Amino acid sequence: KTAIKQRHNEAAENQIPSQPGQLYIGGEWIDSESDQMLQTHDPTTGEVLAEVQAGNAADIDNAVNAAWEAYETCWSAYSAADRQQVLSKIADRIEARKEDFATIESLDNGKPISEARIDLDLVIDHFRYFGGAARINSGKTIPCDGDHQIQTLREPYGVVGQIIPWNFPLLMAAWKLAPSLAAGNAVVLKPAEQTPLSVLELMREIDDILPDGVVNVVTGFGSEAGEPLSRHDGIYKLAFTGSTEVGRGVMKNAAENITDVTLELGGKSPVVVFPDADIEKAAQVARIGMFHNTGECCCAGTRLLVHEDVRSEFLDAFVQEVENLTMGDPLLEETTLGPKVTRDQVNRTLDYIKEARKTGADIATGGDAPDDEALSDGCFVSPTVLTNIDHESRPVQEEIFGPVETVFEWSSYDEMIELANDVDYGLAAGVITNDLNQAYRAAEDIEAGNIWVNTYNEFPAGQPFGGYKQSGIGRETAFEAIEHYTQTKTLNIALE
Ligand code: TXE
Repeated sequence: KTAIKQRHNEAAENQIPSQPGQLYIGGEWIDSESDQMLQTHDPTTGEVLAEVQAGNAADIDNAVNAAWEAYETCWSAYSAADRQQVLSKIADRIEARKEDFATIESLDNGKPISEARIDLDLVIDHFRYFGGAARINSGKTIPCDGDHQIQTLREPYGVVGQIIPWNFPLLMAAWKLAPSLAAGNAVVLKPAEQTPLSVLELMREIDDILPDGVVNVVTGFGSEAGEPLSRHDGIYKLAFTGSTEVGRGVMKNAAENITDVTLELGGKSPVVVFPDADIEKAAQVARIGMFHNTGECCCAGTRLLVHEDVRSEFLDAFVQEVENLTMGDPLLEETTLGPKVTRDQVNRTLDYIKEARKTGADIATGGDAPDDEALSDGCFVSPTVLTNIDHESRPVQEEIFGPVETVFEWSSYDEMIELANDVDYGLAAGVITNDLNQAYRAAEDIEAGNIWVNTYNEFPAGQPFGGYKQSGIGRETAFEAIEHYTQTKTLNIALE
């Protein structure tokens, strides 16, 4: 325990400035109008990492005004090539300090450093991708009868609002900032209160690249800073990633001003194992699908649907994979499972496991917090596999968002599809088979926005990501994101 604390204190001293926490509005670092601070904790040690400003509605007002001023006086005059340069420079700066950012992410969120580096590679990739996308964002010429010319222009909204969660703090910021800047918007961004540090460090790093006010960051709680952002009539487009419950409220608020909205919400994604699958590979893919980022992934493959013929063999291989995970200090290279982000999140996960036990589920492995003194100050939950659990029960129907897998068995294809679709969510799914025809058929029949075949949790920048059903509206990343951050203006020109 002492060794972990020492390692974390040293890393925090190196990476987190002693005064990290002001708001970034109009290119200035300022205190909140609220006079309130919030604390962010290291989930591995339980210690306070930093205090940051708890922004409120007045700060959101200031940030929206600063964003409009930047948009009107400067940013809207930037050409697509200028914006590409800005985005490329941002990518270069992040790349040059990749290890610093990965360490901050690991300290603040608890994710293993090896996984934080994957996030950083994706962050860099997204800024580069959208730098290029800025150049190919264009309208259409539409054929019509008579001497008319119809054209569409893709124009930015002006100022957009973005609310992001704590599971991938910098990556979620990149998913939102990169396309909106590429499209020519100015931004007000609210990071999650649990993990504000990497985004603040990003703004310190790129302050000289961005014109003042083009990106404004207001840290704070959801109800005090997020809510006023979602209601603000100066925000012409809102993008939210978080829980379905809060997303529903954000959409209602957006409706008051007829603000366009994209929502990336929860999930309860199935991973289907066909009887012909290579069992070792299937177990690996399923393990990555469920336990990457400690299960704190909206698209986590939380419901494993295994064909009855291979169920027993698969379960043995899968439990072995899970038991081979190395839970521990996320700053260590060998760690593959870190703590959850907060104590609240631990309790929430353990409550779901308790409920599963009560309703008669069997625990194939895990089932509790680890019995390890060295980890006792951290927010750890042992990786858990539940079997014989009722598909209608809450732990199966609701998002646990922790390292908890549930396993089901199927015999007929139709039964499998029924199970796969028997949730309110529809974010992602995995299909594991060597028969591509089978894979296509399942991909067509499963109600989800993202289907991975023989792989899972891949997020290249050019791949649209988003949900069916209650998992959201719209798509993040890829060119679809540029479309969401622009509006169409149609020109009909009568020619002589
Ligand atoms: O999410 P919230 P929480 C799910 C996951 C998790 C559960 C609760 O199941 O266990 O949500 O997590 C801001 N108006 N996901 O409570 O509250 C908040 O400050 C405007 C899935 O952390 O949805 C943060 O910035 N904004 C998810 C962001 O919303 C509000 C990732 C997300 O927080 C607000 C995270 C309000 N009234 C949690 N209230 C995913 N899809 O990846 C809060 N916020």
